[in-house]
Amino acid sequence: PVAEHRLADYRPPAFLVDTVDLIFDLDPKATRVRATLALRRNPAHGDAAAPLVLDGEDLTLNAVAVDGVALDAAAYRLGEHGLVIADLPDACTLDTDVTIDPAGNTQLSGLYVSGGDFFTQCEAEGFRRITFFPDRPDVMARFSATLVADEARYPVLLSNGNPVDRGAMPDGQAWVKWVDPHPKPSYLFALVAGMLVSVHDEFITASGRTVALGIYVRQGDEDKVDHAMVCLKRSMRWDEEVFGLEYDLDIFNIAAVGDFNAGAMENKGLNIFNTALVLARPDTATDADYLRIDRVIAHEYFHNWTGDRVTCRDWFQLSLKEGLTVFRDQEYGADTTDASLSRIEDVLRLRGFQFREDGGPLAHPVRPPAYRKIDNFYTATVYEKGAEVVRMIRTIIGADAFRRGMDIYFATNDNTAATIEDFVGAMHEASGYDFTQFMRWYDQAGTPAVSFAGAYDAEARRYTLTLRQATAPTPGQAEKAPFVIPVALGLIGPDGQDLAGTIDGETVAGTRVVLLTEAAQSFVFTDVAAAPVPSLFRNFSAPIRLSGYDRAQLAMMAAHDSDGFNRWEAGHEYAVQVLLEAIAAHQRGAGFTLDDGLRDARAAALDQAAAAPALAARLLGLPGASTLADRMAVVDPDAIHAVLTAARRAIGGALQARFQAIYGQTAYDGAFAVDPASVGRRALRNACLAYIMAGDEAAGIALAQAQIAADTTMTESLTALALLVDTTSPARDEALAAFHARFQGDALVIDKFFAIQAMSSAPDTLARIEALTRHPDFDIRNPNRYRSLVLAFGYRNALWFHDASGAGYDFVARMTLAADQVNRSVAARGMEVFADWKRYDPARQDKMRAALDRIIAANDLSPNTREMAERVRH
Ligand code: DPP
Ligand code: ZN
Repeated sequence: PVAEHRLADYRPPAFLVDTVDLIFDLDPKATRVRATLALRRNPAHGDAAAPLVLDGEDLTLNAVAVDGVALDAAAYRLGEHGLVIADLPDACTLDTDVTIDPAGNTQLSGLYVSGGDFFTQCEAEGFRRITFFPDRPDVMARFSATLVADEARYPVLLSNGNPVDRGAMPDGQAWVKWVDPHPKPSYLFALVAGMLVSVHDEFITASGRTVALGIYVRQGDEDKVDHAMVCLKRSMRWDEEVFGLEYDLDIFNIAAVGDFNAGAMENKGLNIFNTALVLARPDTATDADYLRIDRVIAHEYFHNWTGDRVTCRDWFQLSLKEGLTVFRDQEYGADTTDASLSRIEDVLRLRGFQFREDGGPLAHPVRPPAYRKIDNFYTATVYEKGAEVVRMIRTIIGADAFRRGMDIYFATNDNTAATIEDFVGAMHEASGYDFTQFMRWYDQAGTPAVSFAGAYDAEARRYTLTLRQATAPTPGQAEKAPFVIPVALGLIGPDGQDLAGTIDGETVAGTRVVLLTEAAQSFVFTDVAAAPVPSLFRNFSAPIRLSGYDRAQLAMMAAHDSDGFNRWEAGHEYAVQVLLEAIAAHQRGAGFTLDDGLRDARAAALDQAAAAPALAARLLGLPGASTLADRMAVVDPDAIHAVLTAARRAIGGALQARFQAIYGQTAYDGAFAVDPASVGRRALRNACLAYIMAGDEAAGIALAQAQIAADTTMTESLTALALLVDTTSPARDEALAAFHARFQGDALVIDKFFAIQAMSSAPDTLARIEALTRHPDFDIRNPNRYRSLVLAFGYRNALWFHDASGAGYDFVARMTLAADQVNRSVAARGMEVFADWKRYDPARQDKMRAALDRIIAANDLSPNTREMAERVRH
């Protein structure tokens, strides 16, 4: 069994590393790594005789020396987890010489080969797979790296910091030495070597320094990086303007790699990105891809300060950098696109992943108290809920104090490995606010349920709002204490306008913030002219579940709320309620009747199509299957699918002529831009096409085929293809074959080819995904391809994943076991799709439990997948 790490056991390292100098002799099968560490005992550790413990994994040790004297085997202990050397002086130099096998590194952690080139991924614990090192984030050292390689095959040699020297050797080898002047933890080390092409630009910082920007990709991809470069420069400017943070090196490089476990990595001065989050051309990437690339480029760039300059003391503090950096990329998205729409997308993501996580066996606090494999805690809770916690701090203390708090945070913690207390302490210093109770957001798991009741006294012109909070138990936490919940609210009058009201001596007509700190609490507003509808949690001011509105109130708010988020939210909640009722009716055997309000809201959205296409597209949509599942006591995937299909068909039928008209008006005009208006127009056109198809399949198929034939943008082609793939018409296979032929060799588009089939609702989907595992383009070693088939199916095909036969569960279980032999971190992720197994009917529960038991019973299961499977099974 793998030992559990506990936050409570934290102890400073026994030795610190001042400098580390690395020499890599790069060879795919046998790379030699020589490391020289300047070591110093750390008085904070407390035991002046403690041995030096260096982490190491899959390393072949050739030699080790202290202060230039080789150690014989009796002087050290080489174990499964690394190297232990006792009796060291208080300061010394350690030399190690190891050999590693990058080509055999299918885990894609440490140094590995992708497409014949070398890349690294060191977060969280990959550096120990490169050399022996105290591989923990509170050991911050100055790094140099000398890369030696065959010059013809590896003309590009990159690492962190600046290149300071280079040379050629007689045998066709060349070398470059990189020095990073900033101390950093080992997880931020990076190396790239290969036959890459690059695109360059520059950025002049606010103080006038020139930064050389480079994006490195494989030959043939250089025409797909313009967008990433624009995003990078926009991010650099935004961080200067909004947070006063300037880039701190002369070079900023990004390298793209096709085999990557995650999305991207913020290595100091050398970000490494999954190709899926860099490469974009209108004919190969969708608008969603463009927006995602923008946010991730920004996210990784923002880590330069929130992550690199100030890093985490230990991995329990992961949200210190991730929650804060997601908050920063969300703010960037809101500032540079449409603030309300951006917030809606972020909240949908939070609810879709984090609320689901928080409500099941994988629930854990934003700061988990224990873990077996930290790779399993790069979660929606640490990232997305962590961002909401930072947002609540800002809402409570106000934007000015928050910005001062950020300045204090950097001034106090620069070049150190910090804790969440350091961050919250800076916010306290800036505002004077006492965060003692607030800290529960970091240490208690679970999503609070908030309900409300209002009472209006016309004579006294007084409105009393009573709010209640309760949080259900989560694994290991039976009792929950009340959270501090900032409630941004307005009072809406009978005419739909915000009403003034006075509380705590302050009269406000628009949005104000009150703090719910007790289990139940009343807020009394005086001088209120009429009975209001309270518009609560404007702009989603806290990550809670709110209940209590009736349909009349929701319809009123959807039409009038002054808060853009809550206008959408009210219409969304209305649709959820109507559809849940239709699901209950379906389960009783009743037929589907289209609710007038549901239809009228879609008609009203079409009225806004010309003025606000992006918003109209968003308002046309229906709540997704997972949103409805989330609200059912016992999830019934067949009924959900039946009702969503019937609703789309009924709306498509009722408004067919209008959808056709707007579809005709939103045709591609030959220009391509990713501004909100253009993206909105394409989204609107695609939404119309989907409703046309739902209401009149023959008309829809003809338009979808024409849309593909027009070959305008991937946004239009892919939606049309996905709609065809949901049918059994002969047009489906024709279109798939043509799409495959057109994009053969473009790995990211072929990923889409797999994903849309994995997400299909067509009746033969299970047989077709089995066949896709034997497709010549399927490669279980490539994480993007694996995710686009197996995880797209498990996460985004509720209908067939939950097929009553259990075949969907069996498919994911088999694929997980196969993937676990190759890449444990990617395989472990797949367990999340089983997390809500107890929310289904007994027959499905039995089948999901059996699938989990099969995985757990595998003898050679990795510790990563075992931890996840056992937590889910619990
Ligand atoms: N630290 C990375 C990130 O930006 C994780 N791979 O989220
Ligand atoms: Zn991050």
